[in-house]
Amino acid sequence: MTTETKNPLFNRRQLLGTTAFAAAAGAAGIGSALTLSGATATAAHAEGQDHLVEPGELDEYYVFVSGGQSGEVRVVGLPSMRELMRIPVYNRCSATGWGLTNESRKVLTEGLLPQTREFLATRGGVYQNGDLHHPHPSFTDGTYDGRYLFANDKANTRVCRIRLDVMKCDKIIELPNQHTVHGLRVQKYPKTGYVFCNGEDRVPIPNDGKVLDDPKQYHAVFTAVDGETMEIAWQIIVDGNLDNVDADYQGKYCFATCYNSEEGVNLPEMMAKDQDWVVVFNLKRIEEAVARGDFKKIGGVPVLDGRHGSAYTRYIPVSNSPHGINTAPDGIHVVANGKLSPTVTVFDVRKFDDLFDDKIKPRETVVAEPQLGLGPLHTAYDGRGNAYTTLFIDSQVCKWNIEDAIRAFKGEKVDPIRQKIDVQYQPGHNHTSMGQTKDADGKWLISLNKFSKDRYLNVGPLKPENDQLIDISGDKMVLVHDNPTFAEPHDATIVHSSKINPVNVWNREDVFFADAVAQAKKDNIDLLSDSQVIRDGNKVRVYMTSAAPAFGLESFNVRQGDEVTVYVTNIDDVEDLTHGFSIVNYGIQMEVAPQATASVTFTADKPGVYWYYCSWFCHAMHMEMQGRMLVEPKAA
Ligand code: CUK
Ligand code: CUA
Repeated sequence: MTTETKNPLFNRRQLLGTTAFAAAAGAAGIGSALTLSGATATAAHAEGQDHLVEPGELDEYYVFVSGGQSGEVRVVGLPSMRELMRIPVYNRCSATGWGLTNESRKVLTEGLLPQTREFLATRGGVYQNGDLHHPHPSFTDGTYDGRYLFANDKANTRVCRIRLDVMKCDKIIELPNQHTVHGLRVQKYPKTGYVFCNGEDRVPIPNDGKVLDDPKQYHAVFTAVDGETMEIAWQIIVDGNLDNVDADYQGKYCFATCYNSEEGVNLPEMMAKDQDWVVVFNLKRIEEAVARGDFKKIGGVPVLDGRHGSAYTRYIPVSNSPHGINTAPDGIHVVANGKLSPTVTVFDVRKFDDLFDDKIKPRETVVAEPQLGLGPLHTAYDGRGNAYTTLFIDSQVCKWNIEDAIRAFKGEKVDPIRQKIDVQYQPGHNHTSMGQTKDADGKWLISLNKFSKDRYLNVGPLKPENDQLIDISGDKMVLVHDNPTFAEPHDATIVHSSKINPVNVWNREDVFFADAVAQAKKDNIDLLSDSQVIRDGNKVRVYMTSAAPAFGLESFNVRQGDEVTVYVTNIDDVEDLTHGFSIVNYGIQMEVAPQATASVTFTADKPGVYWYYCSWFCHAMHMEMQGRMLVEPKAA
């Protein structure tokens, strides 16, 4: 902080101070906008759609909620807001054995770059953490197709894919040349297609220590991953730090908000200018360049130059440090959220053709810029022409009308703001039912609030987040439910249940455990009937079935120092009859769902008697579902 000449940090503190904001709000006339107070909201409760899902009834929607720095994805039912499942991804999971089993470790390691694999060799081979912000399902023709869900890892620069048929992560890749992935969205048309990944931090490329404190040589990279193969399609270097991203409904463009156009390395430097920008990527031009070889191969992938003056990008100035960017279901409008500015900027994607042909100036793609309130972060849509923007600092959601905002921008006297509702407190993302697709149905909105403060029983200094359910089906937004969540939902997608069709029982042909099946075949083992120990030098493969309430082996013997792999196959063909396999005092645990094979490899370095037991309650005799691993000491 020694480089400061003036002190923009101080100015920003002032800006973030309540007094300054109250004054700004007053000046903007925001204070007079329609606001439901807490008391009114409670009184209005009865007006809302019925969000109670009676015992035995099913929810209408799946919500895929990011677990933030917990590294997982959560599946929630809406409107009940009941948590249905957790899908471990970048975290380790004691219940499922994610991070322990061979099947999960393959997913966690096979997409790592060679240098990372080397780095992790003395650290257990896998990263222990991740920061998952943006879970987005795959599209076909502008709406969800139920195949996959993709999500970023801001902490360790990875992208994952979750199979929605089994709700398991099947691929994780690390992005080369990039330092963090923040914003992530997918191609909506004709299908996914590309997974767009924003590189946030700027670093030297390659980042090998030759360049250190010379920010002029740092770069941010935008990556397009092929969602089918989970390989890098291309990367493109940009100016500024990339924040959030979204795509159009035509398959021609995607666009990212950028902060730090100053390319500074500390807060005062990053805040110095009044304007940053939205960068628009021309997918066709980029694809043509990749096809004709107009790129550099860096880190094994094609890297294009998309900095100012490039044919592949256009930079549209917006106010300083925009955050979320959201395409409306009308397929035309895109909203960039001002964050430090009380405005959002509305673009018309139809103007991007002319922008790239240099027929119009960047700002001529802007069709509205309504002032909504303080700290606009993210915008959702109801499919009826209205937008819902979270106001982080005001702790409100602002409902406004897109067409009215466009008319006001043209100079007509019209107020686009329809209503503001208080949320508790400090909302980040918000989401509407099917609102990120062309099938937005305008029934529900959830506001993912960063602070819950006094809304729940006190659980100590660390408080839950607060996800609130708001009925948007009528003219007025009505708050109907509070739902506490653990660290930390950033983003979510609300998918109609008709779009997702998970299986009840694994298919024996599934590739998820194909390695185990292949090894069993080599060992002449039928996983569905054989329980047997195969010794192969100091490698021991223990095959056993599990059928309630017994494992196929009552005991097995190994020698101290053996590398042991246990393969457990759940031969029960019954819905919801999951077994587990845990070895006491050996740190081993895995989930074995119906018709699955799960495997785990460890060194039997402690001699003695170790009971293994079934860890998922499966039967009246579940406690008795156990056996012994007998580890013969080396000397014997
Ligand atoms: S970000 Cu967290 S509130 Cu990572 Cu989408 Cu905006
Ligand atoms: Cu098998 Cu519990």
